[in-house]
Amino acid sequence: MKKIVVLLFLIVCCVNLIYSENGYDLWLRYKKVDNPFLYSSYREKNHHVIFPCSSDKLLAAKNELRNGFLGLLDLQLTETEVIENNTLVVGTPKTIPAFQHQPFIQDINKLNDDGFVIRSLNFQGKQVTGIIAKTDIGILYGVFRYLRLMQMHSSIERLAITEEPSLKYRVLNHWDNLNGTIERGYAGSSLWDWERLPTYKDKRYTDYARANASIGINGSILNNVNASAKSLRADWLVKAAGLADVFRPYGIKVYLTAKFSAPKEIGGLDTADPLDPKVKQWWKDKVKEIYALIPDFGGFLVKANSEGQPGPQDYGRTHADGANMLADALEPFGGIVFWRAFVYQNERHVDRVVTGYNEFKPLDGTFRRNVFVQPKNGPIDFQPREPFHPLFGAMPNTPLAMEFQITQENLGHAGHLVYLGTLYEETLQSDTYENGTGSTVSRILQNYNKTYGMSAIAGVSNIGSDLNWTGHLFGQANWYAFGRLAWNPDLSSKDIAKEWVRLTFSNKEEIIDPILNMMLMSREAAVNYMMPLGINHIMNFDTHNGPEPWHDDPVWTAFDYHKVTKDSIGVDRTINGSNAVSQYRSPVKEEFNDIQKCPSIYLLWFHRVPWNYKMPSGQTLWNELVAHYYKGVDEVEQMQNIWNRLKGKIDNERFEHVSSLLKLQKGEAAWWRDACVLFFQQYSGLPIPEGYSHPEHSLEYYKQIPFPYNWDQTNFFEK
Ligand code: GCW
Repeated sequence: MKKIVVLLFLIVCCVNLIYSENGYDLWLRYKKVDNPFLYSSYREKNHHVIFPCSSDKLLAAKNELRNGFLGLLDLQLTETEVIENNTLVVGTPKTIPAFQHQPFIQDINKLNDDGFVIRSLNFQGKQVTGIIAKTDIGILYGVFRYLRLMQMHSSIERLAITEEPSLKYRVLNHWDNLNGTIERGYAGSSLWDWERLPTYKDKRYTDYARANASIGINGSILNNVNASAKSLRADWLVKAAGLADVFRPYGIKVYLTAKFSAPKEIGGLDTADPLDPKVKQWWKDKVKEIYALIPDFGGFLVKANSEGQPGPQDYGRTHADGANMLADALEPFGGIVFWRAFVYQNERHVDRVVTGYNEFKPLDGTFRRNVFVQPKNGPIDFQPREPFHPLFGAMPNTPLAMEFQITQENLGHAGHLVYLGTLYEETLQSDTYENGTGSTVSRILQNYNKTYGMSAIAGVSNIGSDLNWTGHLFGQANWYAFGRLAWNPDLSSKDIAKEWVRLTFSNKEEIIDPILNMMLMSREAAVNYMMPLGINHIMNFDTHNGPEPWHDDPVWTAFDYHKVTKDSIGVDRTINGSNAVSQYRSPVKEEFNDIQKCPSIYLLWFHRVPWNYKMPSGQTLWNELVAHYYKGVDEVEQMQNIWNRLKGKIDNERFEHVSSLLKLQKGEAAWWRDACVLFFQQYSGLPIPEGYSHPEHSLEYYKQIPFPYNWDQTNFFEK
């Protein structure tokens, strides 16, 4: 009899396997647990539930638990009032007052508001599992964590989990325009259906909120930093309020970008000068109007005096003057300002690497308590690899928010499989030496100085209306990794990738290991076939996809970034050059400054290097550069081989999706390699070393290849 049951179980599991999946369910698939032992032990432990609900957040949590039980365990959530062994007890000291007298209450009180514990405990004489938190949102996070344990086939015996996020504000930045397009978005159009909001609330908004809450994201900045003042008009604010209503039960606050010229554009004033009393009053009134509609509104994100956006400098004022004016308006309501440090002059032949630091460093300590200065991870602009932004480590008296990019603007859009967890980790674990050894970017974000108790991280979203949300299925992993690192910036990118593979594909080692391998090699592969050894910004000037190291016109030139000549390549940013190295603290500064010590991954970022320079490997620079380009393409081929061996082991729909994208990636990687090697060869005059196949076509041929059209270039449309 037992054998027959096991057999039937296995058949059901196989049937499950053949069902195609389109990726919509993300990492919340809740597929039936296909391990008979775990399946029955999970069912036993969850047979009865005590979960009193008195808020929308708790209801959202209970719904999630209900769905999770149904999917994972074929189990109806059954509530009880009488405590028995093997009951799951979920609540706060408020919803389950008996918790107040339990020994674990001390631990709960020590947690921050978003924290929770999951424990196996003896409660009122019974052996139960408790999901306990100080607040309702902590419960929601705890429930997602508990479900994840079962999704990942972990034991739920003897549980002793205590968790709280290390960063307070964990937000997505959507670069969504009001006309439905997304700047640098590659997964369809905006999720926000402005036309039918606020009355019609697409179910997708709830799924978006669930996905974010499941990884701890607690803020959504709805619109593009290249902002439209219209988003602050009364008729648009009610629409934002509609989204806020859907997100609220999931602990997600809505924020908006604030166009600095809004008082002029929609307020009828003749100035937007931040020191003008009329302007200050206009923002105060506007903020009041917003809070009347969205009582838990998060605040503003601002791009000012950068790439043509208006800002306080238009009136001879500083970034601090601008940020503080908005901060003063938001302060009475608990709102905050994210003020971006991505600023540079649109001028040729100026080293833009130094601008952000030069403009912001002198303002350290002059911002209001509710302002974050938000630099990108590196000092240029989301390149495949950059050293960390020198503002991290330079503004001890200002809370800094990190801006990572999740959308793959410069990493092959939604066509290339590039796992960004490794990129994020590389930046977060960089040591700034702000306060001696170990002052990593991560610690600075966590605000070890405790400046105003503020800490934040932002990710430029890769989410759109595509059925699988992110265009490339593996883009989901980057959204997931961002959220997990926002919760704890010291997690390892490898562990996160492993979690994601388990949740997205399978708990079987034969599936986890190969996919993990692909993911972990993918970012380095992209750096190799696009911009190795610290080269950067040689992509197509417009779409930012595809190689264009030859681009050179009056508006934009790639030559400022590679500075290639017959003798050398790279930018001299040492103390004898643009001196960007001096924006870092010792010993980072000396390390970057010294060509012998500079890590080769940043070599051409900081140094001009002769073609015949002997690299630590013993090869010349030219040979090594070529080797990187060829290696990158080989690595994509390896990824293809790994993936092909998974055929039949994962559902066909997702297999074919990834398989055809890998084919596209392979073609584009070879295009990058051949175009770049031939382009640089014109200058080095050196042969492609033996053993490497020669590019099939001439450089002229590669220059004629049209760049894949992409419709995010909406600067021409009304946003
Ligand atoms: O370099 C750029 C991107 C722009 C983007 C800008 C920014 C939103 O190409 O599309 O604008 O960065 O981060 O502000």
